[in-house]
Amino acid sequence: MTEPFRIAPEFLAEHNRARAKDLAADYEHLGRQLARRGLDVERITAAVQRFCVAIPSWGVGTGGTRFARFAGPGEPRDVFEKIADCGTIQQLCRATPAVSLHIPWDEPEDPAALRAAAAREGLGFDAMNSNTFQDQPGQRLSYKFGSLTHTDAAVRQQAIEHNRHVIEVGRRLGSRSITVWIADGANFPGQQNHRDALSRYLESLRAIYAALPADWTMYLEHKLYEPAFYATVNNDWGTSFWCASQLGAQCRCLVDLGHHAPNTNIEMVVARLVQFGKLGGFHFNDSKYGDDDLDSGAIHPFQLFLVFHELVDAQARDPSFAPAYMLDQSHNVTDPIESLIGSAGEVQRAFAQALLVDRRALAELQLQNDALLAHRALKAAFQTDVSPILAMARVRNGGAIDPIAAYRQSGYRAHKAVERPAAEQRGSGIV
Ligand SMILES: [Mn+2]
Repeated sequence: MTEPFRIAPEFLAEHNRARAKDLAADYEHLGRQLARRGLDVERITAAVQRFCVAIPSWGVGTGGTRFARFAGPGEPRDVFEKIADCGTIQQLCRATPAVSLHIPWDEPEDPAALRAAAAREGLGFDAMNSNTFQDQPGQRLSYKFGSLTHTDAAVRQQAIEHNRHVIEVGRRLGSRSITVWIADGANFPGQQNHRDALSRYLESLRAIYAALPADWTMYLEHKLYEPAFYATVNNDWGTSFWCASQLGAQCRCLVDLGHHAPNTNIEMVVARLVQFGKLGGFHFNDSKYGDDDLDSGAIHPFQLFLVFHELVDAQARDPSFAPAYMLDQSHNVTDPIESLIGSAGEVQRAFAQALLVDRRALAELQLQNDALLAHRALKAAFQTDVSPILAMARVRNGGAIDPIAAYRQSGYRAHKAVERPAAEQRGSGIV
């Protein structure tokens, strides 16, 4: 068998050489503009160079809707091919050095071999994800009516054991966290006792929490609705916060941007969780109507910026503040690699823009109740085109000045279409 295609370093170097002069000019111009505002472009670029967002393993496959899935050419057929695609994303954008796995979709026969394959791509493992929202072949008990909150203790125990297994797999891969999201809930008023279901949830979480290694974090991911359409057990940030508080210091809340009611002020949810010491991390995506899992920044870039405004503020107050950032998207009409490269860039963009906020001036304007100028202080940061900073950060980290153009010109997807003839795909979903 011939070696799988990889983008050659020489190809990348040539791509950057052809664009270096224009980038230098744009970067210098932006640097002068920022200097007039009292900002050091080099400090911003250095911070962007250190910024990372994890890639979900399921994101490199084409997603789907509840109506259909239209497979793309050269999709990864197993976890090793997913790692290869994640390695290519990291090679080009240099902001995505970790992969988040989903068990059992990515169940490794040999965790050590998988860990070594990831290391060869320059990748580590971010949060592990358990799956008790679907039944697996040969599974003894069904999750049709719930998992960690099921009325039958035997089903709950099976779901607890699965989560413990995921922790064990993650431990062998070098991961340091697990994200628990459950689909449990009700489709009809009267179907479940809301209080008892939440009590069972907490009891099950305690059993998982007890198996956490000392240096691990458990993230609770709330979601308003879907697949349960009347009530979800962990339905909002308040419920998630209460559960995380009950469990202890190693449990924190994860905010998936799509898991809220339309028009929810998500940046305020973020501010509250930060203030209460329980913000654990993010699943970035974007949406128009529900949990649409569109590409980050595609619909509401200002909201993404406002979220990062809170995060940068939190970091300014506490330098040890370091939530886990991950993309969680479903790519139905694009090449998933291009969407993930683009989305990593949009998240970086929001972070870089938030670094431009003149926080001292903003605080003063807030004290003076100058609503208009306070708002304009945020807008000045949001409306700055930081693209040259993002490109410079990428190239200094060894990536591509224009990663999507480089990816297209490399012919990576066409090579994979030949190397990876279509196969039955086991799992590609979105959580
Ligand atoms: Mn999610």
